[in-house]
Amino acid sequence: MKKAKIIKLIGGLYSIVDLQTNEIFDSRASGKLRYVRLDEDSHYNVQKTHRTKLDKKIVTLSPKVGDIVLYDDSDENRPIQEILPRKNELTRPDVANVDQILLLFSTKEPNFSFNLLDQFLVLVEKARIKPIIVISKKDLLTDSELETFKKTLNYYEQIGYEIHYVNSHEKIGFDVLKTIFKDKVSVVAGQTGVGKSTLINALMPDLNLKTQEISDALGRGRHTTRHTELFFYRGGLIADTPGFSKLEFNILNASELKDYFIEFNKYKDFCRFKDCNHIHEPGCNIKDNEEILPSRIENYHKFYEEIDSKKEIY
Ligand SMILES: Nc1nc2c(ncn2[C@@H]2O[C@H](COP(=O)(O)OP(=O)(O)OP(=O)(O)O)[C@@H](O)[C@H]2O)c(=O)[nH]1
Ligand SMILES: [Mg+2]
Repeated sequence: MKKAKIIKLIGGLYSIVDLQTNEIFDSRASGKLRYVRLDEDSHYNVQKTHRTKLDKKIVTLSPKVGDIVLYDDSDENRPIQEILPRKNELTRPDVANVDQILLLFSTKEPNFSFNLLDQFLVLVEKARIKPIIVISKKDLLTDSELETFKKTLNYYEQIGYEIHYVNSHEKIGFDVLKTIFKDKVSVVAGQTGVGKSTLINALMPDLNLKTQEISDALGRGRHTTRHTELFFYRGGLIADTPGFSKLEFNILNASELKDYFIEFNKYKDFCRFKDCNHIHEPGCNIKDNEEILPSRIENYHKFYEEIDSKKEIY
């Protein structure tokens, strides 16, 4: 058995890179991997939805991009036999073992959305992955529009998030990106059309990833990038991922949501009730707090209600 990292998955066919020789092979998941009996302390035993209990059960396992696996090098098909414990994982995009995630948003086309940014931050905080907010297409705003935009987003920097502004066509803002990506496993994620593949192409022109005008993409109602793939870059790896139009909160409990609005932690000790959910409890120090960006509180309430009523966001 040898160790490898999965760098690509298309239609059940994996590309794996052997960690010792750096050779790249095609591979498939071994049949016996698909059904695994779990103990309570198995590393696969993560809660998939807030309604599942952690207990002994048989689950279907699929290796995903970023997984470190053991494969059988004596078999010419090099089947994946075992998935090693994951440091972290996401389901949208579907990757494991990453150091950081670049949340890419465009200023326009598609329009920036606070709601989507807050959804994304919640899921990434829950997965314990470091987010870096990157705003693309800064060239689509005038200087004064950009200034206003930056001022609004400044709140996220104040609460501790890193934000960078780029124009991938002219490679503006790329010096800092190159440093961010160095020696790290990074995922570029975001709505369809924000320019994920364009940004990665600008860093590595030889890749020639397929990109597409947003109007064409929306017209066809589909995404240009259809699979997740890791590319080698400056001692690290960068994943291009398919875009999405909505995220899912089904892995969250309403009562844990507040933990992932990171700035709430600073204020919560001053709520009258220790287990305050900041919805309509008397003496809440968050729901009307003027130091918190109003859209953060509004989105928190929206997400809370949606999770609580177990409906989907939107
Ligand atoms: N003006 C401007 N256009 C950009 C910039 N970055 C990307 N674009 C354009 O945005 C469109 C969509 O880019 P893609 O790279 O295909 O977007 P994507 O995020 O990979 O989309 P999916 O693969 O569908 O998720 C293309 O027409 C790009 O040329 C930018 O910084 N400025
Ligand atoms: Mg793409």
